[in-house]
Amino acid sequence: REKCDNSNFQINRVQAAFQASLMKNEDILLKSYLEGWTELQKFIDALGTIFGFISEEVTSKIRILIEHQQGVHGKEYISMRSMINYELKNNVVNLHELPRDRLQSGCRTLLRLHRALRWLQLFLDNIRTSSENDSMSISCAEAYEQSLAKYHSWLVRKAAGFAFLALPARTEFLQILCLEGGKETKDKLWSAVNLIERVYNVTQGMYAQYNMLELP
Ligand code: 1PZ
Repeated sequence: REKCDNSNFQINRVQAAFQASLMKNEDILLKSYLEGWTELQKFIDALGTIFGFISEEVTSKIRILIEHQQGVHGKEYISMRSMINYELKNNVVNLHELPRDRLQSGCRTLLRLHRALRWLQLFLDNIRTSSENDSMSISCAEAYEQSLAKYHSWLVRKAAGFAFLALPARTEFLQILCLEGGKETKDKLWSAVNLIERVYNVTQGMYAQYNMLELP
């Protein structure tokens, strides 16, 4: 495997992007939030083609939000709060039924990424507290069961379960993440987990405030 350089996934860059997404007044800057996801996608891609369906799902969600940002109402899609206000006022959000529009609402799209962020937080924390011979497949599956799985259909849960089995052993896994095994890695993971939790909490709070945690 090639050495880690700038073209590889770097957890520092994920952290920098999500850090930059935290605005004053408990709001989220969407551009930086999506940059964080674009960086995470490099990591999924580095895991191999078995994870292609997950990567494509992330691409499709990012693309919907970028399309909104580049559309005629793009300036409404700067922050999460401005997006919510705009979409609520203009009936862009489907509150009760599955959306049929080709371009789905930004609110329901971001909610899918938001739920996946909890999975990531739990998974990174499992990695942080793992030791040499622990299975990454099990760490990943446990995090998934505690978070994202409850929003997924039976079929998606099965597909995810199979994909998890293809995760490499811990040492190789950490190499893909461009991390060594030592104390420095645990520190990096600890600070990433904490930051992701902060971003998650701000986003969760806003969805709760607008009663949007269950958007179809
Ligand atoms: C390390 C390996 C990565 C494991 C990622 C764990 C998640 C696996 C399940 C992904 C299933 C993707 C198939 C499509 C699912 C969609 O149905 C749902 C709901 O969207 P809707 O159908 O309502 O439009 N989509 C999602 O839940 C979006 C997020 C899934 C991808 C998360 C990956 C996180 C990776 C983080 C980077 C390491």
